[in-house]
Amino acid sequence: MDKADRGHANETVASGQPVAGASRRDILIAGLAGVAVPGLAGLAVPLVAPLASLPAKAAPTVPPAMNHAPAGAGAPRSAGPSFEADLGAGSPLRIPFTPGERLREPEVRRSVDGVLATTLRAAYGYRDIGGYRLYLRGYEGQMPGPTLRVQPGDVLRLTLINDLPPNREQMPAFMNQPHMLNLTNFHFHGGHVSPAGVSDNVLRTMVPGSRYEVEIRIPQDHPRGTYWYHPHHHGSADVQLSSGMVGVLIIEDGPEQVPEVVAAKDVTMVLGEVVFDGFGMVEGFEALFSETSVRFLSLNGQRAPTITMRPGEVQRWRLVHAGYQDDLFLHLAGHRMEAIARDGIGLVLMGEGQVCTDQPERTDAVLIAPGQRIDVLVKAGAPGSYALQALPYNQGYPSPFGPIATLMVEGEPLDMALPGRLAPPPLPTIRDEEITNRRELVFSAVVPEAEAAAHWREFTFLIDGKVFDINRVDHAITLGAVEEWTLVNAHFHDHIFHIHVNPFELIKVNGDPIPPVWLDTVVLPRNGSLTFRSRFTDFPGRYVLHCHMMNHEEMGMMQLIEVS
Ligand SMILES: [Cu+2]
Repeated sequence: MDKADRGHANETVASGQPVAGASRRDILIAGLAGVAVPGLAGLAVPLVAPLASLPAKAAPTVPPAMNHAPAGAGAPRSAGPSFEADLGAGSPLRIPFTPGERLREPEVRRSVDGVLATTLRAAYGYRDIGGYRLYLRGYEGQMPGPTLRVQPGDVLRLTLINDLPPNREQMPAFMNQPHMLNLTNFHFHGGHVSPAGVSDNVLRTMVPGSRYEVEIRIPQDHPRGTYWYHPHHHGSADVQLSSGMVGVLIIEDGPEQVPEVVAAKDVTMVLGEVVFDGFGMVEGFEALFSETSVRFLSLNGQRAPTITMRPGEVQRWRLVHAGYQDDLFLHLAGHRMEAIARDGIGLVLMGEGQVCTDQPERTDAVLIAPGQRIDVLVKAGAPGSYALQALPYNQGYPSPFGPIATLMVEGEPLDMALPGRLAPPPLPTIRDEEITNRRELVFSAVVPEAEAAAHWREFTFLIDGKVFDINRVDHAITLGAVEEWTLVNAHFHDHIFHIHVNPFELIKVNGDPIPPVWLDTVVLPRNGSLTFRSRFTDFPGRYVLHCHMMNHEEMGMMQLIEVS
């Protein structure tokens, strides 16, 4: 099934009709035989698939030994001791699903008296989403994990408990492939904080069966906005992130915020790409690569939920793309989504800073890449039902598209306004005379001849012609340096540049000057370039830059920086 077909499958799913080359019975039988179903990854999912509705004639083909449901609290609850209910023992576990449930926001944990002390327990758990019961790694049994809300100047004091099972495999000879999937650590994405010691140190290793302290001091002058957290251990980060080990970290607004934004309801919205193998799990690149594996999109761990607003109401949606690999070109029918901040940093003008390599003329859609955050204001129109969806988009290959949520506008009208101006930008622009050094980085890939059919081991993702080596410092930078970097993409796919600790001020796209915009994650156009400036102030230590398409990062598209 190619990308286009997959997108159409999503649309067909929305009407409740199974699309597919294999019948539900085929899937059922294959699942019961205890094998991964070839091609299952491409199958569309009927939105409502109650087990009780399975065709009774499938029953005689079941081996007697399979005539029981798996034990354990997470096993599917059957209506009674009926044989038909037991048929749910096939994997992935199919459960009833009706779209349109109310959007849930992640649990919020707030700092008290300058400290947010909390626990994040990493463990496997069953997650029900979009007609499947999956078995995935997660934080605190939630997907996404709890939202952490802090103030500038606060201390984030986490106890990270790694309750994942022991790693049973040997270390591979080649490190730039998924390995040791239950090692973890903690990364505060976008945090201008120390990368050293027990702070935002992605070079730490947290082994299963142990607990670790993480203490991150957030500077008093940190930009207030939308950030997020996820694991970053090389070898396991991709599998863990794509399983849903993600959460939002909000540095709350200050007195400079404009009244129209203060008045708007603040809604956290975590975009995800739900992927899994024939067992309802994510255990390697067989589930994550190639990009054709994306099955459906999610919002706050829900498939096709409903967002409610009153006519005329203004809401602030904190969009976080916590998916592992693909861009999303968001469109809300009948409404505009006006960007007021990108990557946690307030914009000067609403809507500015969008870098689109495809359909740049479209102003009614918001491009968000994995790792990016965009705060948008939405003013609800007339009562009715409006689709929030990802539109078809070309990032060098087709991005996933399909339904994400439904906006229901209903109830008594509210008279709320969009702001005429935004809060003053938190970071001063970098002037020419500040620059102390310049660098050029080249992103490239080695791809096999028959790319679409190739095995993931046939691809190599490189920066400056090399894959990541944790023992090699690629950029030695003097503390206090102010540098201008040009990133060149020699590949015919877009990549997504992210650097830890210090945000950057993007000033050129493909050599053309743009109104400067501060970001920490940006689309690097295929066969193109970006130029940005950054201040390497405050924090010495070792940390990384990488492609935030997590498959690429895991395969070596990452470099080590040392600031001293
Ligand atoms: Cu990449």
